[in-house]
Amino acid sequence: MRILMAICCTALVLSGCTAPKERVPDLLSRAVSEGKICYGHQDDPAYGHAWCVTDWETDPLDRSDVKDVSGRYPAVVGFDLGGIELADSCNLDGVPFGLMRKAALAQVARGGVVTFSWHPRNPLTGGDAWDVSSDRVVASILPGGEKETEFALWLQRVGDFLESLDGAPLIFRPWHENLGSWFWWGEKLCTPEDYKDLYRLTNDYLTQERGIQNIQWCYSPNGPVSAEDYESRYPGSDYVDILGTDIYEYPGEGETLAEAGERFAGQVRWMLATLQALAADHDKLFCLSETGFEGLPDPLWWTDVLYPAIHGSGICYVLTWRNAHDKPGHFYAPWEGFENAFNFNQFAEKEDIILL
Ligand code: BMA
Repeated sequence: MRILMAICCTALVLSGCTAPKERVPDLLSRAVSEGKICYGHQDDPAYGHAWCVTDWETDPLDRSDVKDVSGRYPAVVGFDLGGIELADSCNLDGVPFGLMRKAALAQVARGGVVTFSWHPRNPLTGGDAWDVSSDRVVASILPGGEKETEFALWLQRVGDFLESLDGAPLIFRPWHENLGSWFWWGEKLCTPEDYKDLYRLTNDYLTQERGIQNIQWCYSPNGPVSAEDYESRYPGSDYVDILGTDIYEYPGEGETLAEAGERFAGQVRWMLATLQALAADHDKLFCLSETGFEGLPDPLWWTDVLYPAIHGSGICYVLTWRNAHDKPGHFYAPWEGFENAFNFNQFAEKEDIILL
């Protein structure tokens, strides 16, 4: 048996396949089979609208804006690795990587799911992820590029962190929102081939060279986009396990909240239907990897906008972005005392929405 397993694992590595399906976090597989959707929140245990963990080593990390409001934890917690590439001790939003590790393990221990995005610095200019002043950055870190060696070290540091999670099943979602041009790996900043090479190189390094097999790889361009656009930079089915998309609601010029909500819900429904067809073709899970309406100005957003947009869609999870503790209007989930909390609870109590 052990020999058979060793042969299978070797075959997997040699064939370039990513993690086998058994590695899908239990909760996600269960959600999909029952037609349910896990609710997720970015940075949930690290800070909230008006609080921030200060001493993560002694703090039990049991506070959560979502739990303060609903009595339950989000089923999915998202974290961002931006800064790990420079060996910083905290990420770009001030979250210590030690806290992230401890909170991620606690989330998995309670049966939940963790997902990691990555907003790395710009390796060519020294700027941040949003520095789009050069369209040579991706080319510069690919094999033969002048920043190849430096980027290899960046990936090594990502690998060191992910490896320190003791084999816990996790989702990694690098190089996201790549069909916009606001990150240095965006559409106008690199060719489709260079983008795919970057995604594949990242995956090959972590799964094959480092042997990290507990990662579900999520590809998550910004949406809505056509199936053709979505696939134009798709790295390939051997490199991706979950098809994602990031779509936010923004109030349009002269639009009422109801109109903006309807437009956004329509975009989400349309994009998720597109993903459902692609996911069926590629035999993948799919999700709404990031969403939200900054500051939640719509009092009925959860039940009248988000829920009708995702109900019955087939996604395994939906994740709303962070509740910044240091930027008062920058929040995407309710917090204790916020008027929209009641509506969030109505959403959280739906039969097909999972919290923990
Ligand atoms: C953005 C904002 C920024 C943050 C970045 C990475 O959407 O929330 O404030 O630095 O995500 O988390």
